Amino acid sequence: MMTFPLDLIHFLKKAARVAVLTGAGVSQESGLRTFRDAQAGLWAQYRPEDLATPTAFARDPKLVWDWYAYRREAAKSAHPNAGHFALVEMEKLIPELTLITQNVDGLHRMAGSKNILELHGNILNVRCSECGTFAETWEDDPESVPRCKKCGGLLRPDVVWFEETLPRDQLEAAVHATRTCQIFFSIGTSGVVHPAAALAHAAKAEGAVVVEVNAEPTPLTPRVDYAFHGKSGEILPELVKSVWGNENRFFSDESFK
Ligand code: BV8
Ligand code: ZN
Repeated sequence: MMTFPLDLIHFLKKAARVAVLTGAGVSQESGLRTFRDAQAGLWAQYRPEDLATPTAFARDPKLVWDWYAYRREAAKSAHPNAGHFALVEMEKLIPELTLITQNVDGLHRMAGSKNILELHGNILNVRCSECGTFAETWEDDPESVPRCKKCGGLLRPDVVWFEETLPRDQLEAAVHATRTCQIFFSIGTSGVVHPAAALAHAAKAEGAVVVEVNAEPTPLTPRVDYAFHGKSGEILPELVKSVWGNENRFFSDESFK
């Protein structure tokens, strides 16, 4: 059983407004690779930053489409882990919790979180790169990228690539939650991708208590009030237990298989 500083437990028990930023580390225990992890198999030769860009898609749409098809299948067969479920519990226990995620895998929603801001989109959704129409179904073809039924444009994943701007409504809501929260959590993120990486600093500047939960130290670590280094799927359920007790309150991922 982990122990947590009593003042943090006290803050959380009393907190009315909490903002949480999550990154790929939260999905690591669900078997999904983070961006720092080396890629596997066919994709080992590519860096994500070199594939997740409009330039890469323009240069080789089939390579980029296939990378996302591979990651979409991985996301669809993944299950939320105890870290995702602990965040669902926290949303029930805290009057106003805003979950800001950089992840595109849809696992927070699958776990049951409701108040989610997907800063970088969602890999499960596919839209036309020309007219923006969303595609529910498409014909997979080993030789080509599926095309929009409406205008014939190339389909693409509904994610934010590097050098693309984030959805304004999601970013504005994330900045608002960050500026008004009493406690800001940065969980499972290396904190290098902007503008998401700036949110923790903005929370700090507004006087929020900043808590980091991450497998290893990050550039944010020296700036936070509390840093817990380890697996979010282990630390978050322990934190929920320590603050709100009643350990059978949240689900382990077994109960959801
Ligand atoms: C933009 C969707 C305006 C696609 C993604 C300001 C300063 C510097 C650079 C910039 C800046 N403004 C803009 C930039 C450029 C760029 C950027 O930030 N580049 C970086 C590389 C320096 N940003 C952009 O382009 C953004 N757009 O700002 O628009 C603009 C327009 C034109 C020109 C300039 C600016 C768009 C960024 C969004 C990119 N899309 N995802 C896809 O998924 O394919 S980002 C993608 O990478 C993820 O979504 C995620 O955000 C990021 C990876 O970060 P993490 O989630 O943190 O994952 P990572 O692997 O890094 O870390 C995981 C952590 O978990 C590790 O620390 C690990 O230790 C830990 N961990 C592992 N296991 C566990 C664990 N922790 C706990 N438990 C575990 N079990
Ligand atoms: Zn179209």
